[in-house]
Amino acid sequence: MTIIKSLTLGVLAAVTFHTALAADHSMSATASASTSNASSDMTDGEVKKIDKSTNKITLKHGDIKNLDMPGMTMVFKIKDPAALDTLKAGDKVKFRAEKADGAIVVTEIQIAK
Ligand SMILES: [Cu+2]
Repeated sequence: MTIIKSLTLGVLAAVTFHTALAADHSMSATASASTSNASSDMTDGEVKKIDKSTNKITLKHGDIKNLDMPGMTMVFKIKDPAALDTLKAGDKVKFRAEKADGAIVVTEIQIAK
């Protein structure tokens, strides 16, 4: 009787432990899934004009899914003005844009390879 009882407890403990592991695993899976979603949010574009005095960049861009915006050429603010030093008109880029304070801001931009 005592043996059966401790066995049962052992099984319960194992199940609980396993469930905790599974929960942990699904959390990390969710985290990595959202990371890959983020990178697929990058929009293709082409630099048309850079204005370092106002920290603005004109991009001809494809559909921006997170903003529900179709492709067009438009002016963006840029979050990190230092990025403008690495870019020039004609560069093909991948970028992320977000709405902030009523304006659309490029939060991330890189030259497309
Ligand atoms: Cu646009």
